[in-house]
Amino acid sequence: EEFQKWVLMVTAQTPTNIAVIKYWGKRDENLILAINDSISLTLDPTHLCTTTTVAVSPAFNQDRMWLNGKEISLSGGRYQNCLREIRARASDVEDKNRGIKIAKKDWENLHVHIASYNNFPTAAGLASSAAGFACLVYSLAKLMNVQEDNGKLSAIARQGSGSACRSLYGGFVKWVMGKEENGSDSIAVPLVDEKHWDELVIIISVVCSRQKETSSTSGMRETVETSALIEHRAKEVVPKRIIQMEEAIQKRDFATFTRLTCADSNQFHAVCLDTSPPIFYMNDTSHRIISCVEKWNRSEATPQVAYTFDAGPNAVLIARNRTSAALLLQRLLFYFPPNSETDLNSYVIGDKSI
Ligand code: 2P0
Repeated sequence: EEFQKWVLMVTAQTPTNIAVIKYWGKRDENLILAINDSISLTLDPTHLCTTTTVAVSPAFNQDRMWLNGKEISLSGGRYQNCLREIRARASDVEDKNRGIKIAKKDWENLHVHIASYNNFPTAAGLASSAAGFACLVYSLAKLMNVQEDNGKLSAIARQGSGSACRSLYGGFVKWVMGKEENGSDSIAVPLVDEKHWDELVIIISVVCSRQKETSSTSGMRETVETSALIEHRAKEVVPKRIIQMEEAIQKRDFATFTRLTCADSNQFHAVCLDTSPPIFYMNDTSHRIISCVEKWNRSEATPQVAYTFDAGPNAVLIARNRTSAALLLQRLLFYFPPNSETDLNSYVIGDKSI
């Protein structure tokens, strides 16, 4: 029996992604099917990423998971859906050097241990389920020798968290909402890879906040149930923006990219405000950052920085190049000085020379 106590492991790393055309609202809560397409930018893997190690052994008697070293329950439907979908696609695995053989049918009776770490401070309010579920699905797929492309895997990661499907690819990625009831065509599609527009520099400004946020899952459910504006956004506004955004990305047209990114962030927060009871994700500091960027962009011949805010007060600022990123940091330091009440902690992503 001793010889049976082997462990087979796979480790993977996945960055988070930032939506420039936002996903907000589901048409199916269980399968996680969106009411509109969305477009995001996957971050550089050295920042804001999840590292996950998955292990299988005949010595394990149940599936278990640890997040940042603390055990968490896998009983939730989202984990169960991802595990079931991956297990159903498992193939034979063989490690000849160690004499380990797992047949396709054995996977039903084998259990996995999953250890996942985020390389960013959870307290900063940047925790995202996007990197987490993308990494979980990807590493399990490698461990179980799943023979599916990233598109198919994205449809499984989507069942863990909607935004997770977009983290299976680098660069700019579109999550196509799809038409099928079973969600088979609700997948991520890569638009351009990370080299296509590599002069962009992303700065994440962590806004000090004690505000407790509404979770995205319940927030978007309440928006779909109560907002009078959400249908107009999903059916009329976003489809046009998706077309324009794809074109702006292809052409590296920063002015159009900025106009669409800022407008879409603002409309997402407008439908949050149009929810009953209203959802406030941004705070006074977030609003001051918007004013500061808008004023600067308008004073230049062409925009320098795009801003976008997710389900929280932190700003994601996308600078057109490293010169505008350096100027942006100067402005942020001037308007939000260190050790003041609105002290910002900014992370620069994509250019280590600044
Ligand atoms: C996005 N957000 O497109 C939008 C913009 C937040 C604001 O996707 O319920 O954690 O797990 O599918 O993916 C956050 O929502 O929600 C999100 P679930 P998720 O990035």
